[in-house]
Amino acid sequence: MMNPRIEAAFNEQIKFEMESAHLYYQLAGWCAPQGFEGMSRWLLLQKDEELGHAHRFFTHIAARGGLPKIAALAEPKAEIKSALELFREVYRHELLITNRIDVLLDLAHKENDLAGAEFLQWFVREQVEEEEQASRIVLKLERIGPSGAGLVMLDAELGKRGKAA
Ligand code: OFO
Repeated sequence: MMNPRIEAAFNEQIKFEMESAHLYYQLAGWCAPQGFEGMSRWLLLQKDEELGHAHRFFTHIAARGGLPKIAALAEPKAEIKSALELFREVYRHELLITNRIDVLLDLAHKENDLAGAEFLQWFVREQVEEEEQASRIVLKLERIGPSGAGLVMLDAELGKRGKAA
């Protein structure tokens, strides 16, 4: 039997994770016509990861006898002016998600939901990685500035994501 407050909060997190996927899908759509195929690939893989995160919550809720719920999603931001603005948006979004995970963990402890707290540990670690990845890309883009050659090189680097070395 799942604690109803935890069930509701975890269901809300399914929506947050799917909104992450929605946002990254949209941002990938901005990259491709700009010639940033590598960034587009990076974002599409991130979109798939986010759907995986949503599914983790889905299976956890269902395994505990709860009802996973799929909510309507907010329309993601599509008006972007630069790759730097785009990855700042990604980083800002990941900070929001980290905050959400912290709130969920706090709730699990308050509700004495040990299974829920244990389940969330994976996300605590994952968010360290998510923030690191996004912040490093922002840092590189800030260093590169508007240089065309630097952007082409970074785009190529990001396009290697998910490919064997
Ligand atoms: Fe689900 O980690 Fe990004 O948002």
